[in-house]
Amino acid sequence: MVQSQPSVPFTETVFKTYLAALIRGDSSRCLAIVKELIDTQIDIRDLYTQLFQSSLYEVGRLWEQNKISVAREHLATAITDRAMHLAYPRLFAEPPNGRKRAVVSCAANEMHQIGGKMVADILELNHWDTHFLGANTPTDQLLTHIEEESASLVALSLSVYFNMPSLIQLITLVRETYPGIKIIVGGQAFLYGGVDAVQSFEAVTYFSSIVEMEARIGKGIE
Ligand code: B12
Repeated sequence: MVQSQPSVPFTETVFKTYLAALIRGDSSRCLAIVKELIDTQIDIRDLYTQLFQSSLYEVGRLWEQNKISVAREHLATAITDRAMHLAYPRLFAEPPNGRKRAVVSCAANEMHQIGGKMVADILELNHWDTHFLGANTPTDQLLTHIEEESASLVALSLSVYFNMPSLIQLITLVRETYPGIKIIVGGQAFLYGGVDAVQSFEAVTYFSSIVEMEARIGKGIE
């Protein structure tokens, strides 16, 4: 696999140009900016957090203030999702053989999936073989998938705090069914609601960012 490169930082002007294009739905301009950053060897983590995450947080603020429509928010998410794929030649260059499997998902009812997708990609960068199941995965299906794929790690993403009961139910069942499996959690719901709800579980670790996760989770190879 190609290792991450020294990052070439992008300027505030690039960010503002990208954000403006994202809000007006100009996919071509957004994809061109991202392609150029990738060609200049930007670190994937910087691309994800400083460009994609920051611009979507701004989109969220504008939506909250009724300055942009829900349709534009959806469009911005869809463009981001497409733009992430431009980084994939750097991420998915390694065959799955010999790597440990991580299942990454959102709990039932949780519709925000870009954060979880980034988690899956950063795990790939660290040699994990990831299965990203996306938003709103039914609990029974997730449990079956963990068994079918002999997963060593389950990473769960939660954005809205009102979905915490569904996450707690999921963690409870995963812990009961697979006592040895490592579970990690993260996402904005914990910034709003704190981490108390998950702290009583054995071997469930909350990470406040993908950077912290990467520093502490280890490689997906022995
Ligand atoms: C796009 C979007 C949507 C889309 C999602 C589409 C999709 N396919 O994902 C749709 C339209 C479905 C949606 C719906 C809703 N949304 Co919304 N949405 C957003 C928006 C604008 C962007 C989300 C996003 O992708 N962010 C970018 C990603 C990269 O950031 P992230 O998720 O935080 O992930 C990073 C870290 O948190 C971390 N991380 C995340 N998960 C994990 C897991 C692990 C293990 C680790 C280690 C790290 C980690 O790593 C990621 C990379 O750095 C946000 C604004 C915002 N501030 O994010 C609002 C936002 C999240 N939404 C919000 C709300 C309120 C809603 C709705 C309730 C609105 C409504 N009334 O219907 C519904 C809830 C739907 C549901 N049941 O889940 C609020 C949440 C407030 C809260 N926490 O309680 C926000 C913050 C907007 C706001 N300013 O109020 N939304």
